[in-house]
Amino acid sequence: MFRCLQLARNGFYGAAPNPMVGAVIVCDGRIIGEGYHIRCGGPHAEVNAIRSVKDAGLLRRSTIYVSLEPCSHYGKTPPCADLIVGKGFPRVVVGCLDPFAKVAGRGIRKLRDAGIEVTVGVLEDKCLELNRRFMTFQTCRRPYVSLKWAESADGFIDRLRADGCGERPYRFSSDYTQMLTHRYRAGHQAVLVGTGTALADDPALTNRLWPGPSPLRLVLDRRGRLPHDLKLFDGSAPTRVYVDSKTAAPDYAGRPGVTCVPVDFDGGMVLKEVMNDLYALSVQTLLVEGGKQLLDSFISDGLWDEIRIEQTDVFLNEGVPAPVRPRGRVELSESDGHKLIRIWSPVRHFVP
Ligand code: AOF
Ligand code: ZN
Repeated sequence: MFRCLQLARNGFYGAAPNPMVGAVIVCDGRIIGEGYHIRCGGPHAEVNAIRSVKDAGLLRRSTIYVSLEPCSHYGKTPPCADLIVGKGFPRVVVGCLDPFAKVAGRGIRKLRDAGIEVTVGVLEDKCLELNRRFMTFQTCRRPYVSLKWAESADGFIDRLRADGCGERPYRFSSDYTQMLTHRYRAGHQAVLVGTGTALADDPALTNRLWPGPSPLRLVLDRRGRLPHDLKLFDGSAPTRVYVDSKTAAPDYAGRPGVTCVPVDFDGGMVLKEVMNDLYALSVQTLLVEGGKQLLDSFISDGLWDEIRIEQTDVFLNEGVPAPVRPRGRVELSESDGHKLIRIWSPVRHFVP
């Protein structure tokens, strides 16, 4: 199963939004075949592993290990469970169940109904963790949420004081860390900012410094007061604006690439509505880039799966305080000598 996980990680760049999956075939204690899900739309891990075996006659006395429950549905490819049954494997070892509604235990049932001995839950935590974006989307029915901010050594995210004085926005990033931010954007399907940030920073929210597409741009604009000449409305990437249902059509409505989505800002359920909208759009990953109020709301609603904090060595002495970090653990740190980037994760438990 460790080998399955190693293989699965090779799908990092191609498999999304499908999960990363690896499969290994063992006969008489020796690995005779290996495969992984290379790209979305392509063959699943089991298919590639089976194809890699030179002597197909050995499959009838082999065990196939796979990091995710074999699928049972006709999607872009036929069901892997049927293939495994058809090839006559006597034993299957599975890392974790697939929470995808069309599978969700049916793959295991197909195998067992065919008389195959099936073991489930080997290195289960590692298998779930590897696909935590996919697992979160399928089990919580919302995107995997990453929060991001940069803060000074004394814990401020901007210079602006409560009285509105001070020069802003303060640019914490170096060229290097900005490139990493774009890499981070490229790794998410959508990126969201609040009205204040859109107005004050006029961010483009595109990925210009890393290979790969730009995320779908999202902005909250309750009263439809954002000016139409912001970069968000320049058509360089699609933009989705959440506007209060009682607000008249804003200036930017109808600009190329701009979609206005009416939501109810009054009942305190805005983020829930945004999450439902993104789930319906199959957006599996969301990056929230600010400002403080929006980040605080995500944290207080418990709507976060990782936080990326860029901690710099400058002191601002005063300004907008960084959001209070929730309980969690540091999972990854990288530094360019002046800036430390930390990924913060909650102590998680999936119940697929
Ligand atoms: C497997 N092995 O390697 C993967 C699985 O659209 P399709 O046909 O590619 O199906 C996608 C779904 O299949 C995906 O949502 C997930 O439930 C499962 N992925 N299953 O047996 C694999 N990648
Ligand atoms: Zn499959």
